[in-house]
Amino acid sequence: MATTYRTCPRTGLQFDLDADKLMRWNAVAGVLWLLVGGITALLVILTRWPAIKLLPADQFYLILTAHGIDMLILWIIFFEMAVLYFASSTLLRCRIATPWLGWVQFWLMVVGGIMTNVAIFQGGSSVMFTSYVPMQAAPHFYLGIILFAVGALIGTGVFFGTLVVAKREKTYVGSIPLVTFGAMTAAIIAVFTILCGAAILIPTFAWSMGWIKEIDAQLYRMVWWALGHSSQQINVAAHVSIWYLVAAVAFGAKPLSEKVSRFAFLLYILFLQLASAHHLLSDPGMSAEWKVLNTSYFMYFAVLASMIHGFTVPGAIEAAQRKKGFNNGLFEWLRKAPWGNPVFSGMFISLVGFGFVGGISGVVLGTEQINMLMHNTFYVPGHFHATVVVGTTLAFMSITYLLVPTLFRREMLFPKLCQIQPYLYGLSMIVLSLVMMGAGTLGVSRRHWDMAFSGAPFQYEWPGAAYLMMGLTGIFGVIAVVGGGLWIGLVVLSLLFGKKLDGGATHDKPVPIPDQTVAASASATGSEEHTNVPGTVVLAITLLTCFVLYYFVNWKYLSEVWGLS
Ligand code: HEM
Ligand SMILES: [Cu+2]
Repeated sequence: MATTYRTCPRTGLQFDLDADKLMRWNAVAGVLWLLVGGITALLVILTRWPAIKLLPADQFYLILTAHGIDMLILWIIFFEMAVLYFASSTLLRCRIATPWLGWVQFWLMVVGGIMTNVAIFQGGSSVMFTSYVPMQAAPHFYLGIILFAVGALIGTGVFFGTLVVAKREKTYVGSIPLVTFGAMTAAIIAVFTILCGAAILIPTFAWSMGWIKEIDAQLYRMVWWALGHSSQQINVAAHVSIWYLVAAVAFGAKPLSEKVSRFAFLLYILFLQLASAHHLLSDPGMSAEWKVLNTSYFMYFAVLASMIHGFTVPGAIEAAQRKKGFNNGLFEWLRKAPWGNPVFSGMFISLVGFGFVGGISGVVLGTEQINMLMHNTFYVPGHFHATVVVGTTLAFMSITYLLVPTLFRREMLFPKLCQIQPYLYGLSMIVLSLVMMGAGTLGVSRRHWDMAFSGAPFQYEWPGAAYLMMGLTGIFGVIAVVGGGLWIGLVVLSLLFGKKLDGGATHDKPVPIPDQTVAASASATGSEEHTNVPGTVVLAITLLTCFVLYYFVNWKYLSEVWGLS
């Protein structure tokens, strides 16, 4: 079968037309699920806002289950499929392997996603996205997730197949670009994740069908988190790859040391499971030694990986900017960055928010002893909205501003609103995460419909600050919904009504990548020649200082909770 490649005249990126179509459909499916996730987010936030308390308890749990699944699984993984195809086929200028299997991936994920949502909205499956047993959902809740996961597994297969084709047909020289390498680590972790998912969800499905009598609750939690935690590492590997991609296309930046960056991606794979112990910190089945060893020692290898990327991405940008002459003082390179370009601003807010808010709170939450202060409180969703929303979701949003013109061949409408959107969404989400964490530190629980426990036989007096934090959660949550809705609106309207752009010349073979283009920067390999990056060093020291202070505050707080004298 003949393959047709199109070379985008604006970026030089080459798209195999089969891959082009698969990427577009997967990305659009992701956006539609984000819409459902966003509507449910609004309902969740309006219920947790004590002054409003919109939904009754049963509807709240139904909606919260839908929110978790539609956001963390459906939106993110559909978009990741597009990222995988882009990082393999487009960046390597290679035809996509077995496009028909790509469509099997797509339709399995569509059918699975709809099936699980039907189960949730029918009402008998409000088990939260963790679906801990012995809570039981309807069989099609599990079956939908299983079909979706099989689809995703096939998608990773197509990705690996494409890497093999590219190597065999020599569509690139030397080693694969860093962005493709990062996507490859994400795909390797995905295979592992999905197999662990199968190991737990298939028996659970059988249990909901009545074929198996019982599933052990502790075993379920352990194996489920082999899926649940690993899938977050897929997201991290994917969004970090996008940070590198944006640094390359917006600045022509190369990593400070490509070897170190690749090594950091490998750390995600190597220390994946050890870090996942942080989800079992208050479970009875494991010893304290095991918990402390995993979360107070091994966990740091995975943290180290993110810290390396968090240093080398801005470092690469600083080095590239300094080479262009932005050498004044510590931060001219950053002041003169293209803050009006949503591709860059979104990516940079994603990086800083992920590092400062998600990273620091993650280490604090993940430490056995101080975890006891905020275990299962509102702090937990506060932490992970800084990682999966500010980190992953915002990175995906920012790269879309590049993909709409090049992949969908449409000009973005309302450029001024596009400029504002990453700030509106990213900053409100950062504040939302912080106030959620504040409420959690004061003890407000997560997944609780009514913090006032009205009608309960006992009363609990919250400090006024807890209500204040939850009120702020409501306000900033609504602003964040507006920011997210704005992105969906901008993207959908631009796809429908944006000015059509020239798709570029087509060829039946890949053509050499034109110099000085986005494509050339995105698939370049190698490191930046040695440049000092003092500004980035100052940023890194600031991060460490914030971390140490906050860590100390939490230990101090712990010591006051448990008086020893
Ligand atoms: C404007 C956007 C959003 C708002 C206002 C929002 C708000 C919330 C709130 C308040 C909770 C906690 C509910 C509770 O524990 O009582 C929550 C849970 C959650 N959110 Fe979001 N969220 C948003 C976007 C997202 C996105 C983009 C993702 C994923 C990519 C996400 C993933 C989750 C997950 C996985 C849960 C946990 C559900 C559970 O406990 O089972 N959210 N969200
Ligand atoms: Cu985890």
